[in-house]
Amino acid sequence: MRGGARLAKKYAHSIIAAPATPPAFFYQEPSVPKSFSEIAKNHPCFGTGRAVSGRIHLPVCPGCNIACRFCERSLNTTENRPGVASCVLAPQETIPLIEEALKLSPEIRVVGIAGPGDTLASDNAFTTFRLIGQKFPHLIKCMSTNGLLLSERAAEVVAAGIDTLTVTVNAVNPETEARLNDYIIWHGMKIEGVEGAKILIQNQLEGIRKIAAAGITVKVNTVLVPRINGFHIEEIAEAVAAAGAKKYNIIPLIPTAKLKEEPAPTCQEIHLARTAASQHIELFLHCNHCRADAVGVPGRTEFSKILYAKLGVNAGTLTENFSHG
Ligand code: CLF
Ligand code: SF4
Repeated sequence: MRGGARLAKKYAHSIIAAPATPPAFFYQEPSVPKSFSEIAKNHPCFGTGRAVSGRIHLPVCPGCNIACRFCERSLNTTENRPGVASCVLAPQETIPLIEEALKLSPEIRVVGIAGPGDTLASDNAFTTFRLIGQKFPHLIKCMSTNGLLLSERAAEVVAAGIDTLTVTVNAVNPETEARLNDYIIWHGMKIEGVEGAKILIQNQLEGIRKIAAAGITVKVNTVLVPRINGFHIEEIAEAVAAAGAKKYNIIPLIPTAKLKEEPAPTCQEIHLARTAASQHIELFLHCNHCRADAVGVPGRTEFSKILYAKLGVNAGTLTENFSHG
């Protein structure tokens, strides 16, 4: 069994992060984050038009530390949505994958880590980004997190040389957040409902402030669940813009898991939410609900299956549920 598949099997039912892979290098000077203009030009999720450049997502983060009610993590090759990957890789396994991906899709400008678990719940994302900084310094390093640990790990995000950070903020009001998230696991404690939501929101906003102050471009994603946070989008946009976020992306709910009975937003509801948010922050409008192992130009090309077949991972057999960030 390959390393990735072994990890997948071992942590398939765990909400706690897998142990970190020990860093295989010594101290490295942090790089200066790439400028907003360079990012707007080369990053498929930070520009204004449809994507022309590509990204490769690296599924190196196997566990999550919160419990979103709409989340159904899975390892499979068939679904196209966040929280899904075909396997979990060890940081060292990503280097040959990127080399191969760049041959298949030379438009790739961004290496993103977005799960399938939370990127701050282990050290795997940091280890991977440092390796990428050494091997592929021209690529934009993009990380996505639920933000629970962002405030306390902000200095590590900066030290890992990350250029763009996305934080998923689904509410800035704890009562609303508690309807979207059952609990958090924080410093070994399970904290449910509104109390957990308060801690999550505080850490997200504090973390965004620290990361933006360090010169890293921050985007916020919000999963739009019309009957729960539809009325609240403008407040979220205003709060995250005040904290320093530069872009805002409204992701329509895919009704799954405990929110499978909630209706997905209509075009009208998405339009109203975008109009409200756009009074406070620039919007990203071309999100593709990417998988945690997506490869190519979002909405145009997808090389994930070819790439993983080359790796020899029998991804179709890995169907256990999984945590992701
Ligand atoms: Fe990936 Fe996300 Fe970085 Fe983009 S995706 S980690 S910011 S490189 Fe982009 Fe995909 Fe939407 Fe994410 S289209 S799901 S917003
Ligand atoms: Fe929420 Fe993402 Fe964790 Fe799922 S994996 S519970 S969507 S933060």
